[in-house]
Amino acid sequence: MQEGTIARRWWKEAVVYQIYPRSFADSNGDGVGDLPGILARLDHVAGLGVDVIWLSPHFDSPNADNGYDIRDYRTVMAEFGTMADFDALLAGIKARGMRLIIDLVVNHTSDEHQWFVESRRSRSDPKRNYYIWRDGAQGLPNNAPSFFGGSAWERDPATGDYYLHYFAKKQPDLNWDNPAVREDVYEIMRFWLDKGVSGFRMDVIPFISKDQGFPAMTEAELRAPEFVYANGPHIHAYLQEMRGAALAPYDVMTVGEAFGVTDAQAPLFVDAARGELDMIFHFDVVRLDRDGWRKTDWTLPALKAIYARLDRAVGQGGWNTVFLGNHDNPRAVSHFGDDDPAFRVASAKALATLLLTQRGTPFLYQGDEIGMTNYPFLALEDFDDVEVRGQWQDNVATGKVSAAEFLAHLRQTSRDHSRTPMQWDATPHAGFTAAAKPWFPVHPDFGSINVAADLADPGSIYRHYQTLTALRRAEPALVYGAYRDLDPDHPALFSYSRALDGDHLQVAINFGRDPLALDLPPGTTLLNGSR
Ligand code: TEU
Ligand code: CA
Repeated sequence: MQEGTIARRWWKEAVVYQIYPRSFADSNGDGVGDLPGILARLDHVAGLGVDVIWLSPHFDSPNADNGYDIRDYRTVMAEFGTMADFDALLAGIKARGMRLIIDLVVNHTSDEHQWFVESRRSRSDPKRNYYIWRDGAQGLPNNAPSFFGGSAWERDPATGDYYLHYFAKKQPDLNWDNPAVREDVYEIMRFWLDKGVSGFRMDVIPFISKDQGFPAMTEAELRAPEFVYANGPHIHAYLQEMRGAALAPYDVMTVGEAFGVTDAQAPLFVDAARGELDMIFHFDVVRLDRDGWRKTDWTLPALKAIYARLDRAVGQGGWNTVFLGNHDNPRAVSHFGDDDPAFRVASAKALATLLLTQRGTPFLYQGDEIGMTNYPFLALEDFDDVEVRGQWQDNVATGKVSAAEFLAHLRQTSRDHSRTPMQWDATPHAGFTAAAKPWFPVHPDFGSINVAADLADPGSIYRHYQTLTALRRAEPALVYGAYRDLDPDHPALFSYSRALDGDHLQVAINFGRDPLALDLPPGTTLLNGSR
């Protein structure tokens, strides 16, 4: 929207690449990706023109939710390596001129975290108040649902009381109203900042403040509980406190996962004058065609309307993110593009163009730079995700939905699509592991879709990403320029301008299978005529 007056920051100019360590590269042949594996592949990431790596959780965890259930915030997950491996990885990232942000998962811990082990022991334990407990004799505290199936309340046998868990039972929610919890979290943040990380991606951060009255939720609220969970009474006070207590002395970036935050609320989180977060992830784009686990239809005008709306909503003092996938979403090219072999490459390049020329910091998910596609899951047993199992219990086991219908949707929406191993080359298991069996199967298309093949092909998706990151670096208008949708209603063409200080760039992306003709003003220079 507006131009000229946007404050310049390194993280607005950065391109971020997300690594899901379990599935990136296995260095020791145990079938699980690890930190030395990432270190060995850093040239691949740097070669893309990436500035920042976001590492999904690398902390000690029993893996009820693949690391989003942390047992010890100061220890590296044994399967991923040691603290020395982490330090070496961080040094390797810095040596290549990149920075590292890590995942801060502090809405909840693992039930195996020492705090919870103590908290559940007795009502009078000093750690009792680290979590959210309600008297078992009063019955279920309210009807809040867990995202991973069933109630958000679990009755704990030790005392008969209920504890709150918005996600799995093994992910009890911390009690942020307890100042000791907040101080402990800030100390953990300082521990990693002092090591030299450049910030945090904050997991479901709007959920940390709860309305501790736990009023009954209405039918409408139950259909999208995130909008209730994200609107606790002290969320902004806690984020401001966190900035002052933990972040302020460091030159860092923060990006909050803003599940349940509306675009109208966004400036409350990201307006620089408020001192909360730098950016948030809106769910509007990735959930454009979703109703819970169900897949619905989407249209290009609806997608365009979201980008225009988010751009208006963020305001002068805020900043947006742009992303088309992550470890919780299906593959971008299968979701928003066309993974038919005849169109996959052109389509993945079209999405790359969108990602890197919209107004906001782009977050690229591992594998999307080579156009990895959704996995051909068939049966329930093929899935790994705790969410799939919980939702199966709620929907199929209860007889509400047939197994066939549920699976038909999951084949398009499951989080597991993005968690299959990275495809490096055409050797067994795509070069991900030397083990006889990787922790999760490699996509059968790895013979043709892999990094080695893309590196060998000057017209590849990877090469297109390189072109785009270089272009973004060279053209400040692509970062700071005002955004205007030039044709909001066109069903197949996404055409927009980015303008800064007299520089006027136009981006035109064809989302359809048929060629489109485009009239350009006389004197137009073509920056990159990718097909
Ligand atoms: O996800 C938050 C979240 O609520 C959704 O994106 C989630 O993936 C689910 O689909 C909701 O139905 C974050 C992490 O990104 C995710 O991997 C974790 O499982 C979750 O929090 C709990 O930590
Ligand atoms: Ca390994």
